[in-house]
Amino acid sequence: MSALRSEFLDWWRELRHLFGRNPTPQELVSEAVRKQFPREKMQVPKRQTAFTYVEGPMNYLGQQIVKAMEDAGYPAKILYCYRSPEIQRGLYAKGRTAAGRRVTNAKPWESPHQYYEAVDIIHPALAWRVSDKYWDTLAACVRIVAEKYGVNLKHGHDWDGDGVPVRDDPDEQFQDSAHIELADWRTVRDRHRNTVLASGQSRAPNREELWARFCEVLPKEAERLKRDGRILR
Ligand SMILES: [Ca+2]
Repeated sequence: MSALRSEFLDWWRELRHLFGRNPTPQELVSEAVRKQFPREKMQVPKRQTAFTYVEGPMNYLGQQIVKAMEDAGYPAKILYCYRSPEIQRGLYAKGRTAAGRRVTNAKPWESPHQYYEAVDIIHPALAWRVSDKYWDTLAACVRIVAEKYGVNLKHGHDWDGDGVPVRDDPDEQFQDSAHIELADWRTVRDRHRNTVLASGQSRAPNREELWARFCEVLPKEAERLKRDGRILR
């Protein structure tokens, strides 16, 4: 007798014992499924926690800015919210130990992107090769969204927010018109450095930390998302 047949007969006897009679075809199927997926019941609560809002507040605000740009007739997309420390290391090397011009002054763990605290918004097809008008419109959209949600945003098109873009502002340098960040991102960086990084773990903020930050920056939106069942914790 083959091992498979022997195994099947053992299972059959087990089922007959369980039901006290020959099982029906439906019972056979459901028992086969249960045998195939013994952990099914354990997987349910785990699957639900996966709905936690994991991107933090800046990705959410970035999406609102993209929508405002589209309303104004300009296509836009988020290029980056999170950027890994490894990618940041590569960018920092440009114009220093690697070829090309310098694109950032931030080393790994020094940019708000490592903490999900910034977005870079660009044109989906033209990327950065757009007119001043495009960036000026983006600046207006950033102001509208910041006001609507009651948050303090900084935009690399006009870092000091005096309405004079970097290109015309003698007090400013390093135009970075795609870049938008939460003004108080350094408090998040310092918190992360003093806890996670100081403990020797080289990891980005996790979903619980990002959700806590979301509630801190966008408390009303957090309540609404919870009410609408979009956050299951
Ligand atoms: Ca300015």
